[in-house]
Amino acid sequence: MTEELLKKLRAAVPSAIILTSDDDCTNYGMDWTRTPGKAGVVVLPSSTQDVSVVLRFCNENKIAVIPSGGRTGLAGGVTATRGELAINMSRMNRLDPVDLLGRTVRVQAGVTTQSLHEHCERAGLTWPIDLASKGTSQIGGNLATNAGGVRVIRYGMARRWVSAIQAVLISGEVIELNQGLEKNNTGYDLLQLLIGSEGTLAIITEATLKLTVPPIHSHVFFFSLSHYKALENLYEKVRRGPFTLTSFEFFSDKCLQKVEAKLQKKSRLEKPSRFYALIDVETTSENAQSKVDGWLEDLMADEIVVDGLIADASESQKEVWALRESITESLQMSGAVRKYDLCVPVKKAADFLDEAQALFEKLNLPIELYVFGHFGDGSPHLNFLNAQNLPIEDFHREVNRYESELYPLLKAYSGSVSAEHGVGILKKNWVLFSRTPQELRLYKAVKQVFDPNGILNPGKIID
Ligand code: 2HG
Ligand code: ZN
Repeated sequence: MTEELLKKLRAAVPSAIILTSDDDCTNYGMDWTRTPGKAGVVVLPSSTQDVSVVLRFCNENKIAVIPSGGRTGLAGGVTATRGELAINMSRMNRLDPVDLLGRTVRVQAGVTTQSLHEHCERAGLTWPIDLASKGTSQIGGNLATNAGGVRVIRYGMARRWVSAIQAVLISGEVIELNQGLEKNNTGYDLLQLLIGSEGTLAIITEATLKLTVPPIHSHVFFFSLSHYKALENLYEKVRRGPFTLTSFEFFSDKCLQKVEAKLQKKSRLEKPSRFYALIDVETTSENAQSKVDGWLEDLMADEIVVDGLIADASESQKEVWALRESITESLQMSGAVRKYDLCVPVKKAADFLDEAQALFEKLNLPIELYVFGHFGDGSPHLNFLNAQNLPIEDFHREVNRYESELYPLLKAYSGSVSAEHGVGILKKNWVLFSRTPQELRLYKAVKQVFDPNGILNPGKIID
């Protein structure tokens, strides 16, 4: 941006903070994947009014804008590839009092997921979307990407838990969608259109979120298992268990080793194996415990799992959950990572994972594969590490060799190339694996209506 435009921008939004240092522009120009990007300038608005003025200014001057929150995304969804202006919502972090009767809360987009959880917990309620990145991720980003997380089996994705959105269009116009109503069958649902649109249509500034009651008694089971089919068998058993299922997560032994090294702590399972399942369930009645015990005895007799432990106390539950939630961070510590966020029909997940593993072994590549994720949603994460420190181009070439066989396999399983992380720039070339040409045509038409100059998060999802 020219000095003259910058001066005009400062004058137009005196209450915004404007950053221009190299460090800030780099820091705000990238997400957790560190896909190279750098913003031209970073603006931290203090209000919806500021956002409106900035967007109108950008539209009039044809300056491209990147919406930015906690930047914990994993698809390059907020990467500034062309020196765009990054508008970061962190200062807009107001939390209104919880509406106990309506079970909702109104918040600004820059509130972190964790501070929202803590706020609602004090009122005896919860926003049930739970993510490993909750300490940093922000509500605006959670909605813009329709975040998933570790409780999708029970509560679905972020879009189920919203009853109103305030957003700003690129023209600067502020729109209010759905007024917090529980029922509103009056035409197209623009609120739902904005959710998952990755900031390409408008910038979300506030939302009214739906809340629910937290679990009464929760039990966490942690099992070791020797193969993917055993995970599937275990899932069948869990589905018939005397409880309500909240999470069914899994990870490989290689993931556990990385996490143990990072946390400097060993898992308490006596008999390790190739895979681990972390299962979180809820019971409501006092006499549920004996039924759960009976179910566990039955499970052990069936020899589906190699070993197991049960965590009922909150501290030990957190300890087990830390093993799962620290995976992304511990892999990140080992240098370059390539990520695949896939979804297949859950009844085919074990077969798919067996084939994906066999493919990896057949190709015998000088890279390492780490498998983990949301087995209960049919949604594994495959991460590749550059364990042999190959020159970075060689690492990418090796991963690409795997990818070129993985994606056709995924297609044969009717899978998705992005289960929950979105498209951003990293999955853009593969959208047609999971969407039809007709859908893409409509995407482009919608984008044209919202952003005729193509300057709002340009190059994300579609070109
Ligand atoms: C998770 O499930 C996140 O922990 C991150 O979606 C997945 O790092 C990843 O690939
Ligand atoms: Zn995930």
